[in-house]
Amino acid sequence: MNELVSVRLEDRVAVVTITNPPVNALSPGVPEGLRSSIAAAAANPAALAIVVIGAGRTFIAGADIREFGKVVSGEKLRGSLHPLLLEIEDCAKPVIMAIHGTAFGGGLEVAMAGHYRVMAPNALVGQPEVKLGIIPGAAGTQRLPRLAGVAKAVEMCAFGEPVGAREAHALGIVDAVIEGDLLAGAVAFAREAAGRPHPKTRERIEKLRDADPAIFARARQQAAKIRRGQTAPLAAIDAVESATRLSFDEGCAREAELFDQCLYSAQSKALIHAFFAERGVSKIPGVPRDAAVYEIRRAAVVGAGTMGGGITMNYANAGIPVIVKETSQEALDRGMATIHKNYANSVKKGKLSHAAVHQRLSLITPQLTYDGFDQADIIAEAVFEGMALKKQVFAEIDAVARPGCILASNTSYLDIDEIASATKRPEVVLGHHYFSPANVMRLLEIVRGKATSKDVLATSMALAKKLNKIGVLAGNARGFIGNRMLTPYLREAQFLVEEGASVEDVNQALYDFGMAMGPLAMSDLAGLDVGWRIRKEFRHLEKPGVRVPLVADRLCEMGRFGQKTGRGWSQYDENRQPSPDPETAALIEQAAREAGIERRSITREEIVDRCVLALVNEGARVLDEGIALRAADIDVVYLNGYGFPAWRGGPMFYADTVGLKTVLARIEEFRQHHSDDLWSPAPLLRRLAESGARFTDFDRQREVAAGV
Ligand code: T1G
Repeated sequence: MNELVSVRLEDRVAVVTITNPPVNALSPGVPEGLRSSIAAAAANPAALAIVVIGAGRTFIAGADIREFGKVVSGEKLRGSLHPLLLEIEDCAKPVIMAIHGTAFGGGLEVAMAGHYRVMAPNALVGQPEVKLGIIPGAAGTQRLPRLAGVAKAVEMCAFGEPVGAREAHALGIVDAVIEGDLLAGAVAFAREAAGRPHPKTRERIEKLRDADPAIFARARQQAAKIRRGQTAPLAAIDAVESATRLSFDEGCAREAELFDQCLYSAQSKALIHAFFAERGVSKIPGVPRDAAVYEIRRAAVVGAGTMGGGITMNYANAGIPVIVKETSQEALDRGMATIHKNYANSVKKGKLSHAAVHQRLSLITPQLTYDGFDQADIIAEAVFEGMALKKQVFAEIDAVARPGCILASNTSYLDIDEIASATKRPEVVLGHHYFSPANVMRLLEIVRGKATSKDVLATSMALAKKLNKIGVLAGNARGFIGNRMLTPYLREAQFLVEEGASVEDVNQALYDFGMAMGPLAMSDLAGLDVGWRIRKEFRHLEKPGVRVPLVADRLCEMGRFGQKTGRGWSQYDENRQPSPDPETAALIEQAAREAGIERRSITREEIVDRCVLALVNEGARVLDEGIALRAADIDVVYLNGYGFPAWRGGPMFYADTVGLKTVLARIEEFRQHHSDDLWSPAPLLRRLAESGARFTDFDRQREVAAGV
């Protein structure tokens, strides 16, 4: 018993309550409180059984991740838990774990040490440690297969996805699902259990016996595919496999060994950084978290193209009725057909039921007019990228929108202030920049114009969460955060092919670095015409004499827009599988010859450094200019919008791990070989490198200064 864990008697059952908001993490004091509370209950003759429950929104969400940075030994982290769980399991009175919210990580491990588990219908259980680059460290890999069976335990420990109450019950992870009041149900369950002999999870070996070795082979294959480059999923599979080969104690020792290896890995540091970075993005200086948030009950979208359709689906998926407007019946029909097709695919994959799709479609109203736009709380514009058209649309919606309605542009490059100038209410205008496919990608750049009000920003942040997106605040500079940094990244990828690397070399080197796909493959997927249109819009800003990539425009002039036309940097078959395109290769050689570029052989290391450090250098400028609030925000953008490998933590965190002095030296080298215009080091990068600091230190200082 202490201030974090209390115990009281209810109906002859000792109720142990954990109160450690917000998520009852196992911070220092919680394991100690659990130990003393359970010991007191065990010694109290008036108590027949013990119920453990969490106060507030959840059971236990796991170990306290904030403590990990301070941890110098895995033993210290596990040490307080593992023996406690044995004590709970050995308790003479039945211990019933009452789960609501999430029993994750150490939370599920505590729950599995109880003799019984009961669960609220909407609660979740899981071992998500792999998402932090570690594995369960308090015998989760040993107890879970004993309850859920080996196959499910492998899946849960290796991939980290949670399981709902019904499934957890069917699997044997929990003993009952309690409708209605969880505590009352748990106490009733406990009274009934009091008279019975109670099982210890660690002694239950029935489900371990017939483990098929193919389970592990399959899981390793799958991990190599969907968690490419990550070590923790493989360690988790090894640990569960050891449960089928070793005694419980030996299995725990093996788990501890693997846990320590993961805890000290660069990957876990990167993934933990990503966890907090994702949760930090909503902290905006000057915008209190409780700033007035308007309710978004109805939405309207202008444009039913690829982006407009995806945005419409986002609203419908969140249960918000949405009008989608197009200018011709043909375009509207095409847009709706794509929406129908996307939903049909979700049904085919088993992700959505027919009923759910029907319900979502019923929220969408396709039309050719602005009728009903005066009822919308937000209007999202997703028409073609071009200032003149955007301004025309904003003038039109300004004429129909009700006062206070938020007007959001999905522009990926254009000036929000200029767009806002087409309206009489710039304070409600901002960018909501989605990433393609908009109904899938989690990133949403929320672009602040100079007049955008704090309420509108706060509402947008809250809306992002409701739409199941991660909203990142960006300043109004060309390309905002993500696309502004992408420009030099793609520029270097193209320079490298002009200088002698093949398209395949460039794509492969960055894929092997961990990117979801190579830069030229990504351009082919997005459509080369997108960049072409933007380059034309900004051509007048190009500085004479500065090298520009030569080939992309020529490909576009030939009608080669990438995957959608079957040819781009690569050629694509009818299944969109790429193969080298000899004509593109010839075009590249010809362009290089014309420009007098001497072609040479280029190492994979140079390919990766030129592309990734171009991102980092531009990122440092974006940060210095305040376009991004934190380096961590840039990381969130790249992890969620551009396929940067999560286990490297994002480009800025990656630069920290390489060391900013090394990064600076490499950039100086590129500057010598190329030009000042392209490779002069960002002043912030130089300042940090020379003072021995990291981007992480910069973030902390800026947050302290801003008081967030
Ligand atoms: N430790 C410390 N802080 C945590 C935390 C944790 N485990 N989980 C959440 N928070 C903070 C979070 O930073 C945020 O803070 C606030 O709580 C609300 O979170 C021994 C080694 C529980 C499903 O990986 O999945 O157990 O920003 O915004 O959307 O084997 O948080 O408000 O200051 O995410 O309602 C395993 C991680 C640990 C669970 C809630 N456990 N957490 O989601 O709110 S390792 C996890 C989550 C372990 C053992 C091992 C989610 C959530 P702030 P939120 P949410």
